[in-house]
Amino acid sequence: MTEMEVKGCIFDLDGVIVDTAKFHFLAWKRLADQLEIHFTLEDNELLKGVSRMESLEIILEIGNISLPAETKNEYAELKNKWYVEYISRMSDEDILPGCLQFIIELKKAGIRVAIGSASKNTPLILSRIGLSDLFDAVADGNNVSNAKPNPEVFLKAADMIGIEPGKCIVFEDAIAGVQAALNAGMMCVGVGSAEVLTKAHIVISDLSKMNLEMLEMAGNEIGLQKKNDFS
Ligand code: B16
Ligand code: MG
Repeated sequence: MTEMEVKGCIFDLDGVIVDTAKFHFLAWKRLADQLEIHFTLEDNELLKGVSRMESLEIILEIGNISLPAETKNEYAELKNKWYVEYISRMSDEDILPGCLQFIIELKKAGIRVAIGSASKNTPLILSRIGLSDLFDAVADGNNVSNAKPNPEVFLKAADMIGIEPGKCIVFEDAIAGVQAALNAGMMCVGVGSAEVLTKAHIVISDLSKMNLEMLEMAGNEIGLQKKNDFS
C-alpha cells in the first residue's frame, strides 16, 4: 500500500457482524408499549450504536416522560432481560454474510482485528455465534465508559491490538459509530446505506462486498481524501 497502510481493522458488532438491531427493537418496543409510548422502527434508527441508558432517554423523550434515576435503571434492566432472552437463541447462522471469510482473510494477511462495540452483551453474543476466540481484542461496553460518538471504544481497541489510530480502519453501521471513528482519527467504512452514513469515507452494503484487495484500495483512496482535506 502506498498512501496509507491499514494494519488494524476494528469491527462494530451489532449491525456489522450480526443483526441484533431487530432484537433491540423488539425489547425496546415491548417496554415502550408498557409505558404507552408510540415507538416506531424509524425511531429505532436513533438508538443504533448508542448506549443502553441513552437509548432509554431517547424513548422517554419521544413519550415526553421524565422519570427518577432509580426507575430508569429498573426499566433499562427489564429491557435488557428481554433482549438477553432473544439473543440467547442466536447461533452461528446469525453471522452476517461475508463477515467470517473477510476476517479470516485479514488475519492470514497479518492484519490485527478487534471488536469496538457499545454493547455490554458483547461476550454473550460472541459466544452464541461461536466467535469468542476470533478477534485479537474486544473493546466493548464493559471496558469503556464513554458512548459513541465519543472515540473511546475505538481508541481502546486500537491500543489493545497495538496499532496507531491512523492505521486503523473501522467498519460501522451507525451514524454515532461513524462519527466516533472519525473522532478517533481513523478511516471509516460505513456498512449499510450511503444515504444514512454520509460521513463515512466509503460505504458498502455488507461485508460480502469487501476483501483484502478492496481494503487496500479503500485505504489508499481514504489516504488521498485525508491528504486533500488537509492541503
Ligand atoms: P447493550 P454496537 C450497540 O452495539 C447497539 O447498536 C445499540 O443499539 C445498543 O443500545 C448498545 O450496543 C448497547 O447495547 O444494551 O447490549 O449494552 O452497534 O456498538 O455493537
Ligand atoms: Mg452497530
